[in-house]
Amino acid sequence: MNTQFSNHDESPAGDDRWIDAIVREHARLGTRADEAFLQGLDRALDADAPTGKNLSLLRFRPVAIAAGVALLLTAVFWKGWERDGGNQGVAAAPGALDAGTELLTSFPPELIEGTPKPMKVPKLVGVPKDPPTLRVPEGTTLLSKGKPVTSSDDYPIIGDVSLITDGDKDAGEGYYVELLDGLQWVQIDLEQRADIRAVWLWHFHSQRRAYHDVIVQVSDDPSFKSGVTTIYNNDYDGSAGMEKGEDHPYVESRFGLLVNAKGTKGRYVRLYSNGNTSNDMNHYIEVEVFGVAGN
Ligand SMILES: [Ca+2]
Repeated sequence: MNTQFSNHDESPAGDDRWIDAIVREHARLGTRADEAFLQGLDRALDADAPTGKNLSLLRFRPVAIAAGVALLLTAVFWKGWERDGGNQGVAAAPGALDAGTELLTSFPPELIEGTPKPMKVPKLVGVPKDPPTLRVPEGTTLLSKGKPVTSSDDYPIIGDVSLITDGDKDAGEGYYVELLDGLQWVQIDLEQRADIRAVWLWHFHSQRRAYHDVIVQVSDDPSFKSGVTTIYNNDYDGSAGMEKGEDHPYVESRFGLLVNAKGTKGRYVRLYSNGNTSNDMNHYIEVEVFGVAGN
């Protein structure tokens, strides 16, 4: 639009300093300014260069710069106003997506015994350096402590299914229940419907091993024939006869497995497994179900 005055090479250094000042101000405010506006201002100031043809325009330069700064600041405040919630007048709290509270539990001491055995499982997730974390809504509590447990194996080989909700997570003898080989399940009855936020489980952690076909489901139907929601499934090849899962097999540790239940509603929690990398048996030390009861 300013082709008749275009004379970039002869722009006085003073113009560049003004442009630089505006750009620096723009950068300091950390806002995406209207680039087209700045370019337009640049061209206008180039055109304003004292080449003789447009010397008289020089007198308008301070006005143009002042107007440019005013427009820039308006844009900055407008963007800030939008970011802070617009006409709601409510500033978005930093980290609003992390609202709630961190889920807490206790961890048993490390007790690794025996000879390590090879773990031939694809995409195996190793032992984490730190415990897993999950943020849950305020008011989330442990719902499963002391609650009744049933199982696909009526007569466990070692221990009793009541060990699964007794609160003890130690690794040693006397703390775990051993179920038959093959695909087996245990099921916790929360005794009322709940908004379930997390299931934290410990199969067996005195030896590095991975359990096969770990599947966790929630339902209001104690027979798990209807209204079933799967919240975790690491049966990567579908060998358990249910759908293939997207979760990855993991190495057992004292940190257990933390499953995000994302507010799934139900009264019963059922957990499947199908042997492990050391033997064909199924073991549980503890399962904790966290949520808000009565929803
Ligand atoms: Ca236990």
